[in-house]
Amino acid sequence: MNRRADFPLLVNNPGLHYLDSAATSQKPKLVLDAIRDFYENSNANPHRGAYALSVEATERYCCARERIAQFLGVGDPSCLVFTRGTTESLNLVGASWGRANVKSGDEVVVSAMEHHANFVPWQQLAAEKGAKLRICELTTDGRMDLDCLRSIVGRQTKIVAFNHVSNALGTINPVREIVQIVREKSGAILVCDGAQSAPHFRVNFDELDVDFFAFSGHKMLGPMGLGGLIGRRAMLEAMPPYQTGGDMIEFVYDDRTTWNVLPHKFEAGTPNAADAVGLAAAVDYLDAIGADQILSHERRLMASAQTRLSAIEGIRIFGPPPAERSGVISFVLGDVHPHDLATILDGQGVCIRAGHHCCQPLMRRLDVAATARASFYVYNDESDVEALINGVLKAKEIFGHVAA
Ligand code: 7TS
Repeated sequence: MNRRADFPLLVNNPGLHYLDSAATSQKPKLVLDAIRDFYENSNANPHRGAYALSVEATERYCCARERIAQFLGVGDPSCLVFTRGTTESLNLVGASWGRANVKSGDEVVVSAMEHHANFVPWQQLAAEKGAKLRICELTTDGRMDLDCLRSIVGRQTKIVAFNHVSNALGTINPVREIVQIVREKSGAILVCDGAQSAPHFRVNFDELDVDFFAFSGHKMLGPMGLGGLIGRRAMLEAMPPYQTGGDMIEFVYDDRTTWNVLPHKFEAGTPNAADAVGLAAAVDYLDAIGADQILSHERRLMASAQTRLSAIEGIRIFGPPPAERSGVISFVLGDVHPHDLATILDGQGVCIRAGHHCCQPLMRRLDVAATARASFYVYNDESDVEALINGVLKAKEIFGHVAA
């Protein structure tokens, strides 16, 4: 798979080894073209105009929703609400369902490997309502400890929020088992953070059997600023709006307002139609490659990086074995600070992430302040692994002996 030629930024920067797709992906030309085409040929405010151009903009926005819903296995496209991304989607569930349903004495469960976007909203909701935040601890190799989950979920649990794939470790969580445990022991809703799964393998919302699923378009070859929340129709219909304003209303009386139907009830204001069109083009591109191909390609590169990094003295790799991870590898090199490592790699044209990856609760449990993280996607190949290894060897040379 050599897709580099499809990505203008990579073509324009021939020496660049982009290994930070877990943060955001690069964009293929066809996505940029689709966005430009919308603005050049169809731009008008959707839902508002009686004239043909506005109808066309509305249709393109609607078709984009249908296409993205189909890609994510959502039978009913009205249950896909566009948001700014995963962060906004999770905040929406917290502010709307959470505020309406969680009360004093209830419990909210999250895992210890959550991104702050799927941790802080629940922590704050619990604090506001006098509820308790319970944390599902991890096994030593960075999986959710399902025995711990069993022991903390009960009738008092109102929400269980967990990621499909960890951004810091690459762990792929066993959604089916998690759902089964939670449903057996409680009436809690299940909120799945799919920011790191939707881009990398086949996600079918209807089969996942969770209540809400959040994702970000910019991590799956789409533009920044558009993602979504998928929810069960009955729940979305019963929830109060998240924001109020234009488009989300049915009737506005002097003293009260009634709400528009789904998905509009949760899409106040002018929608981000051009970026929805861009994301629809991105999922066309991903589908043309094939979900299985994408995951196996990333895993091959990540496993190769794992083998070669493991051979370097002083390297410590976090998370489960490669066969149980997505294309993410998190590591430290002795006592070299990951930021120093990333700076040296940058000098070699290698972009990796260094830091806590917005997972401070996880870093505390790993007993490190930060890790270095390389993440792979469709445009990477073995030359990127080679550059990563050479960069790490160079860092080792610069820092001399590294204490393990
Ligand atoms: N959840 C997970 C699992 C994520 O990886 C991220 C972003 C988010 C939520 C938030 O997504 P956003 O699009 O709303 O910002 N993760 C990362 C990362 O790993 N490095 O930079 C952003």
